[in-house]
Amino acid sequence: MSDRKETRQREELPHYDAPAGGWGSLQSVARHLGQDRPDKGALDTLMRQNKPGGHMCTSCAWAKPPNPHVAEFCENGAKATLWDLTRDRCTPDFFARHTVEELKGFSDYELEMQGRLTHPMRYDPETDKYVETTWDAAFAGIGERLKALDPKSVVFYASGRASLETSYLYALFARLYGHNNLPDSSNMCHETTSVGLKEVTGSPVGTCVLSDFDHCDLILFFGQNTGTNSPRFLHPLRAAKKRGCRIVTFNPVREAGLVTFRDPQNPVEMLAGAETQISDRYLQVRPGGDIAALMGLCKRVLEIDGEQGGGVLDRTFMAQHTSGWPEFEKMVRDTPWPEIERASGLSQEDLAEVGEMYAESEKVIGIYGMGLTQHVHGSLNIAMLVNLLLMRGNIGREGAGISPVRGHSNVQGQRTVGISEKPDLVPLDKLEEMFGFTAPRDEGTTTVEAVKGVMDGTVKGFVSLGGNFARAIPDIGRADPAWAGLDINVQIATKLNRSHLLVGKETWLLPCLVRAEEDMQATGPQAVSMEDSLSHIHGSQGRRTPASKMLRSEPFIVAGIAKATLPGNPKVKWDDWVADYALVRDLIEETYPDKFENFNARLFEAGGFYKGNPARERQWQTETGRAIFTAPKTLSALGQDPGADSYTLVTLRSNDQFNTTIYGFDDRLRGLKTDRQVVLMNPEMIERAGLAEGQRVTLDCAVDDGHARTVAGLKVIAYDLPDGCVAAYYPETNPLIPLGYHDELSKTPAYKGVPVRIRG
Ligand SMILES: Nc1nc2c(c(=O)[nH]1)N[C@H]1C(S)=C(S)[C@@H](COP(=O)(O)OP(=O)(O)OC[C@H]3O[C@@H](n4cnc5c(=O)[nH]c(N)nc54)[C@H](O)[C@@H]3O)O[C@H]1N2
Ligand SMILES: Nc1nc2c(c(=O)[nH]1)N[C@H]1C(S)=C(S)[C@@H](COP(=O)(O)OP(=O)(O)OC[C@H]3O[C@@H](n4cnc5c(=O)[nH]c(N)nc54)[C@H](O)[C@@H]3O)O[C@H]1N2
Ligand SMILES: [Mo]
Repeated sequence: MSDRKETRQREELPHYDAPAGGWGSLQSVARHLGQDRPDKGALDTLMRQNKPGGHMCTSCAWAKPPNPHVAEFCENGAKATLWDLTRDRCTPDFFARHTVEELKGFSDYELEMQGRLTHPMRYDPETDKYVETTWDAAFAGIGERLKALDPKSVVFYASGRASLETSYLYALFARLYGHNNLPDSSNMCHETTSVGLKEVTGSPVGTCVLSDFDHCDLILFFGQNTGTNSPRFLHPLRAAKKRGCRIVTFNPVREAGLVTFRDPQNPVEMLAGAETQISDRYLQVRPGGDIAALMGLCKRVLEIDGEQGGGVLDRTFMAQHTSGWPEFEKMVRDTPWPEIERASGLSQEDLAEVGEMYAESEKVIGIYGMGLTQHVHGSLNIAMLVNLLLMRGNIGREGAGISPVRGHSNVQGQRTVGISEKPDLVPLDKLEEMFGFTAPRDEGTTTVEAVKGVMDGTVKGFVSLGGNFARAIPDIGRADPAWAGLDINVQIATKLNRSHLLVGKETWLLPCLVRAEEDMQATGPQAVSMEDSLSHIHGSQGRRTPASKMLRSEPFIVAGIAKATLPGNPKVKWDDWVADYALVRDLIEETYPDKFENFNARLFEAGGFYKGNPARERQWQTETGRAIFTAPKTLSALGQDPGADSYTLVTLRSNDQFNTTIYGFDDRLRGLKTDRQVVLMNPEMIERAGLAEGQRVTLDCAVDDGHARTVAGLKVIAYDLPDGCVAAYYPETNPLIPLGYHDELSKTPAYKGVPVRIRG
């Protein structure tokens, strides 16, 4: 019997010029209803998604409104849920049929298409196969191995899906065991925000709440692909547009969702074929060009203030609430327009026009995503956006603020409750007092350092709470052989992926429930909670029958490993906590009283409850006690300017993937149906490089650090991109990204700005 799932190849389509949302997105949901073989009742489950009393979507972290739509899910949220609710099962029989070596020959898509993992599995080096085990044997085996290791040599990774309850227990386990090695997917994502935004505003998260979008009159959008990655956000954007709010987008790629939107929840728009124009101006900034573009906006605002004899800058706010203005002002004045034009790839005229729109607007929100964070100078990108907002007091009042759009559905919350490699960010004194132990105080590993540790042998144990670490990191493949040297690798997962095939001396694959499934414990069915992008906390309760009787919840698995690893402690009650997650919420409230007051009582508040943010109240917990103007040391966020013979590579997500999970091969909103082995570049560049559309080429990384990095077989596709920029899919092109190429401050990999050469 063949377990290979044929990769669907399709002919290519012309580029997409229809609006985001609309019939296309409904058809896409319907197609996935058929294709992912969800079991019956899947649609009922979707109707409960993102509503009070229901479960929170496992896809993005966008806010869940207090008055949800009838169907408060989007095309991609539906795909994520249906992917979880497939009828396919990856059983012990499947593993009996294939050695791990054989499974390495499966594509990523084929691995996940096997369906839900059903039983706890142990890797058997004798047969090179995963074999069925029991939960008791797994916990005992893992505990024994972890006890024998130096805790400092063990890393606990977390992908941003796990609930607040699981995350709190996981972080507590790490500290009781003896390390702060708690990197999470945020280290590859918005760590630039956690570090960079915190440095200048004192807050590691955005300052906006949902109602701010009812009041703003200008939204500036930097490098966030709403139509694909947080589609429900298109609804408040459309409403803002209808009110007369203006939207300006800075993005090298013309993303359909930010151009026009047709609301699938709105029958009139759907039937009439009407659509809402989203962006008033769409500026195709050069990758890494945002510092310069923002400098241009600041320069024009300063000029207008001069022309009008003052009144444009909010001098009262600046005097009372900011520091660093004189140095920044001087730099703005001294930076010549031609330099700004060169580094941003945009014209003075366009930037001046947006500067004027900004100066005219009373309430401005700055939105951003990976286009700002994943650069060598990502932190400066964010500091520049803050500079612009501070010039007119656009932080800390209604309808204004800075709003990073977070990735995984609880990635922000994981940081809130202690998953952090930075001990300074965690109330360790409080934890010591609550649980009677001495917490480790030394800095833990980021994801980049964790990979280095695996490669140089200093990391001996790895526990992965979800995710697909080995495929999400830069320099994919380079570290692969080193995983075999690990004493233990523990993977807690829902579906099979490539990270599970990088077995160590001892490897365990532990299957868990998904969020839509019922989590039954000794005191009854349990609810969990998560924090959205706008800092609101929501309860989530699954009702579906689990995919297999052998599945366990993430809190159960984390507590099971912890109990088997740690010495007894009367204050640490793993069994009680697993029996009743409300007790874990009590612990969270006790540890973080200012954010989680009355946590259990407020669990299912409509729209979630707000954990608060001092920067929103204009209390700046920074080094100067004020919001900080930053004079950037460079106008380009790139680590290395592409020379005459190279290009800047931007790695993209398609509309048919969730991170390393590939749902299909249709990048609908970009009008591309491909095998994903493509490189996009503009027609003139194709010609200048002496290439032809459809030709297969090889990309080489142009960072010279002694390692050759190459991806071959990429088909050239003509696409509307700025000069000097090429785009390709993540994770297929991650082997081109050097591990050491990351944001200077936060170590977030520079996935959006890697210099590459092209060979025909
Ligand atoms: N369906 C779906 N939803 C998802 C995900 C998914 O994979 N699929 N992933 C989730 C996760 S973990 C995350 S972090 C988020 C990611 O969501 P986003 O923040 O939207 O991240 P990306 O898709 O990587 O792309 C960001 C955008 O930045 C643009 N860009 C690239 N370089 C630059 C630049 O230098 N400047 C500017 N201004 N723009 C630039 C790209 O063209 C792209 O439109 O989405 C989350 N939601
Ligand atoms: N080139 C490039 N690389 C990137 C990025 C980029 O833009 N460009 N983006 C980066 C970003 S923003 C991120 S966040 C990372 C993503 O990195 P990760 O979060 O590590 O990766 P995912 O692909 O989201 O993880 C998918 C796996 O999670 C498991 N899973 C799914 N649901 C659950 C669950 O409920 N519980 C458990 N325990 N497991 C579950 C499944 O087994 C699935 O195979 O990738 C980063 N890598
Ligand atoms: Mo992310």
